[in-house]
Amino acid sequence: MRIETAGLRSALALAGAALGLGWGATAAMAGTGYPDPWQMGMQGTATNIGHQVSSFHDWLLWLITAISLFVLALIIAIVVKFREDKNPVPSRTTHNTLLEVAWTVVPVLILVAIAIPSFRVLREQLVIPPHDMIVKATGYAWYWGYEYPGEQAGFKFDSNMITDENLKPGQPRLMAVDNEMVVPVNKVIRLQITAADVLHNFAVPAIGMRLDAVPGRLNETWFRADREGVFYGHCSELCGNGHPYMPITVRVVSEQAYAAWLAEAKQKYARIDGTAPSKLANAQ
Ligand SMILES: [Cu+2]
Repeated sequence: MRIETAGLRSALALAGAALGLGWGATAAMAGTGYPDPWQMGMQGTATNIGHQVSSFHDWLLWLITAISLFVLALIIAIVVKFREDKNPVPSRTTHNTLLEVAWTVVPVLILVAIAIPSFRVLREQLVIPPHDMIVKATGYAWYWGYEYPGEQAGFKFDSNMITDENLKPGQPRLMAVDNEMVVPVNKVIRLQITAADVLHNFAVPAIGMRLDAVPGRLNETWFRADREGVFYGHCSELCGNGHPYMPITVRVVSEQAYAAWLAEAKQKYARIDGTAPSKLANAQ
């Protein structure tokens, strides 16, 4: 039995090292806003909900690692201890009340331990605090459209992926878009998500956000970015042959930069209400 214990210990050490490596790599790459080659673990996050999703993921990883190692240890113990040449006459034991209660109650407790943080994050995502502004994202086959309602804005625009031949240096392939969703840092953004044709899904990992875009239904969530940056996401519902080509780019900027962008966007983009006070709309 000594050899098995040593083997188990080194397997545990190896798993621990692998997890440590994953965490180290995640910390080092925090904030890129998109997946990196050889990345382990979650992307660096930019919102409180994102941090919670990330730590929930890490907690689950430890939990499933412990469960897997426990089951592996049981299997090894059974294979070694109850092998045929050691047990020529098999045991006829069929029931053990204590064991049966234990293997029912322990998994229930594990599920409760998973459910509590899970529902906490879900509640946080769906109970929207008083918001500073609204952005509505509509999924189309195959691009995203954004609306900035309200007196301060009142415009809408489409956001299409930049094709390979038009990519500028530094723009990630299949992720950069022509018109980005721009929001100010440290503001509560109420995000409304819907679709115009088929099911889509608005998902930005760094923001800890993933919500279905359903035709005829308005889904809502929110986020408050705690730092500036460019964060990429993708449609995450298989929606058709253009599915991999409808990325999401969220650019979080300072309040001043946002005001400048807003002034420019009001001139550049079409009005939601159909009136045409902007220069571009007049020119068309
Ligand atoms: Cu889609």
